[in-house]
Amino acid sequence: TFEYAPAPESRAVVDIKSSYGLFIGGEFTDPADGASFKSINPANEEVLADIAQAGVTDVDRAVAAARKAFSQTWSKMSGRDRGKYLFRIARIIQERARELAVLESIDNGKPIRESRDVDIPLVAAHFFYYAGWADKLEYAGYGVDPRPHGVAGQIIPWNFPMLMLAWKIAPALATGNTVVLKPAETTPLTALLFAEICQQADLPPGVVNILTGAGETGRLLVEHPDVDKVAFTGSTEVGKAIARSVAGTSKKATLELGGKAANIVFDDAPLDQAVEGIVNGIFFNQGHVCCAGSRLLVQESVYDDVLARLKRRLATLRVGDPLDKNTDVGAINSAEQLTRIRELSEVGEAEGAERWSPECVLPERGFWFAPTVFTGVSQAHRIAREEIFGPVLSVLTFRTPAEAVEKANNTPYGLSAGVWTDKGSRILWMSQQLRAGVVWANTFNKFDPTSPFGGYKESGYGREGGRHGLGAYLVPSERSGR
Ligand code: TXE
Repeated sequence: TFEYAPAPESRAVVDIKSSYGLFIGGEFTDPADGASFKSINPANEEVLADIAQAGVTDVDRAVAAARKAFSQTWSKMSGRDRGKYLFRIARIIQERARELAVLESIDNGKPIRESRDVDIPLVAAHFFYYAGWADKLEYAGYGVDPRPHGVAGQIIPWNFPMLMLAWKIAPALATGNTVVLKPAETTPLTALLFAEICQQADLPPGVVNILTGAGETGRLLVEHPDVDKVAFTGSTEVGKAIARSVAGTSKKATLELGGKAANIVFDDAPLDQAVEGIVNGIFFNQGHVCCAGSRLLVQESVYDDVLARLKRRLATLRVGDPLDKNTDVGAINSAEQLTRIRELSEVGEAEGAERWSPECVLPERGFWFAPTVFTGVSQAHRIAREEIFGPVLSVLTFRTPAEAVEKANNTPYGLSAGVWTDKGSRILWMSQQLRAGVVWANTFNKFDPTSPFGGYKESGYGREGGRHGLGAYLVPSERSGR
């Protein structure tokens, strides 16, 4: 493991340019109409850089570059050679891990301990994992000769900017697709550093193209007639719009959308461990996590005990400077997201739930929200139904396992769930009953490149990660029988 220095020195290891262009055909270029927007440091509201805003001409150019690279280079290359590029990228990510982690924390607001120990190591792990698949696709379960779709248009959110990029780009490239990726408008910087990494790895021009811009750029990419495959992670609302848009075309789409996961604590659970899991479940990454354990379901008999332990633990959380390695909870990613969190929390109070936060002094500048717990929450409350996507926990209770299942499943979403119990048989039973793509047992928010991830219901469709994640980017061969 590396030792990371606190704020001032860490800041010095990254070189943030004053302005960035678009990455098309292996080069940085200016947008056709010269439009740009600002990337803001959410911890202090300072402008980090001027970012190019891709318009219709730029989307055309990027898709054309990806098409050319697909037909002339990438789809003709052997899996082994594609794998070599991916291994090379993975190694460069490891070499530049410190720079990537610091840049991610500056742009996103997440604690450096998380970007250093979770995000960036997982990014490298995904590239290593899918590099290994590139020459073994006949064993992936999609026939003896599965083929890539072609050009993939990929749109990612701001909560795990580099990790979402890895989830999208690594399997797409391993399977022989080329990519046009649009990072979220509030967190473009690590994707632009990744563009440099592609240059450093001598990746053939056009295999990866990065278009920065707001939702309109994403819409243009989704609607582009020469895009074969769309992969989206973001809000359910935009996900539905994308599903409607591709419905009348031959494009394939995978959607990873919102969640309202239940973290379920039974009375026989190891309670200290469960409390750590509750805290990790909702306060990790400021709760900007689609699979966050935002609904705590506690068995009534241990409710007082769990609440008392939880409040004691939350009083020790350190909220503040994302670049301080002692920080547990960083900044909210944007002013818009802060407004959403504030508004829904006010609704929670207005609907009669009881609001509690530990004492903490929030920095004056920047976007901040104290860790918050709502008790006395009923299933009808909006804070029990809607994704808040912030450090806000809604606590509900249950008496029997059947009631826990009913409450956990009583949501339009179905991305993840957590079960805390000492009984193995109950874990198995619960995991069969819960309508969630991931069920964690006596842990939460654990990720691994070998495991598939994705939702039921309004949490989207398709799976990313593991062997299953290859399927999103492959056309099964006719001999597959699947
Ligand atoms: O999401 P958007 P926002 C949820 C979370 C959050 C809410 C809103 O509840 O509070 O969504 O966040 C691009 N066509 N999640 O507004 O707009 C956009 O530029 C194509 C959960 O940030 O969905 C960005 O790159 N693309 C989620 C990406 O979509 C469009 C993570 C996500 O932004 C587009 C993020 C369009 N019409 C938010 N409009 C998760 N599943 O983890 C926007 N985009």
